[in-house]
Amino acid sequence: MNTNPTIDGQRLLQRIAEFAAIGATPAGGVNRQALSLEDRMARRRLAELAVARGFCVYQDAIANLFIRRDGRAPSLSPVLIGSHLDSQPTGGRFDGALGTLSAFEVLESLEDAGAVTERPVEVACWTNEEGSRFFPGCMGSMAFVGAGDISGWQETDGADGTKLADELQATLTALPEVEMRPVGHSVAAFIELHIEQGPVLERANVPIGIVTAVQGTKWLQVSLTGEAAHAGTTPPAYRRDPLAAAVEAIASLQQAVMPADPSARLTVGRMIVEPGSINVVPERVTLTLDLRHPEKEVLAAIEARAGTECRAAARRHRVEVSIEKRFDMAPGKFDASVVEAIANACGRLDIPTMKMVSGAFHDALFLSRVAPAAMIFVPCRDGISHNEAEFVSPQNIEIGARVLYETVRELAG
Ligand code: HGY
Ligand code: MN
Ligand code: MN
Repeated sequence: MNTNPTIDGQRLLQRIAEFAAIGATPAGGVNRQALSLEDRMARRRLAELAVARGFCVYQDAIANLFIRRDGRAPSLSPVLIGSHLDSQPTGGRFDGALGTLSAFEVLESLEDAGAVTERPVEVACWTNEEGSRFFPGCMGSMAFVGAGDISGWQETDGADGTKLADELQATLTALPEVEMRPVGHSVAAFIELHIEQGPVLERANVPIGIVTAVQGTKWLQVSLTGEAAHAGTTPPAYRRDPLAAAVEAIASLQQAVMPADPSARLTVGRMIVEPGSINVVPERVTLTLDLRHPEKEVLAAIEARAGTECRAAARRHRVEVSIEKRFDMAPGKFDASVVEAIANACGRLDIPTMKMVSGAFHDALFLSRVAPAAMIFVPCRDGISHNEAEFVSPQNIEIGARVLYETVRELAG
């Protein structure tokens, strides 16, 4: 790999360490959930760094944060780069932060080099990519492309009992000096650098993945309501036990879906049992289903199967069932011209690459609805992510940021 000094790897590693301290968990990960105090602290730190470099900072009504470096022709739509800063409750230090901070490093390196780009270059920090605290995920990028309803989300209850409206307001007002802009603007291209969050690149020993597509995702929230009863005195025939129904439905789906199709993914990530007393037959169970598949029709069939199994189990146990769809992200392909620009950049840097499909959803998939978009993946150790042990080597961090920089230079002119 030739070493034309484009980005400052040491500075980037320091930034990543600095942001990993915001919401740091004892196990070495981060808990910086969307619109939380920690999220606000990270956004403020990024805004301060941006202002210190003379970049323009602005945000929109869903608290997407933008950092702009003007080009020769300010009226041209910008090349947008970036990712997210919010994390899972037990997240890693790199999911989202790597892409956001690498994008900022690209802006700083352009500034350090006194580079004059034809187009403006903007860093985007998308609100609530994870969706774990407030469903759905990708709220910021969905709103930006006109696929989300900010007013419809205001009453959303957080997993921690908070209301989205309050947390969003607190986040917007935490950066009073930042100019507000309308939601959504024209974008020449969007590139997102992100960790792969799976084992493919590491296993292939390839430093860069060029992402050509993202599989589809559906989130269902299933509520089963029976009748609280005494654990000791209530015989089976008198029970209307939602947990008995839930475990039967989950067992059926675990046996039917993934074993039949290696591309299918089905996850029950959260289950709440109420009242949750050892000697009370539960009254209500709420569980989440995260369904994924690269093909839209197959994903729809898995969703239908999930409904069938939940309703059949509910009937057997004489409990009510309601199924709410909380997120529906169709699979999508990225733009060939941006994929090619990333491949060209890797060619100039003499970096080996492989094309791949993302198993995780990303903001870039929504951006691809309004602008040519694609993603750059770097390997993460053992493919572990959404886990505090998430790790990316300093070398792979630098390679990823170099490729992002080279790609931006080509697309921004
Ligand atoms: O769940 C996802 O795919 C993303 O990493 N939040
Ligand atoms: Mn992410
Ligand atoms: Mn994530």
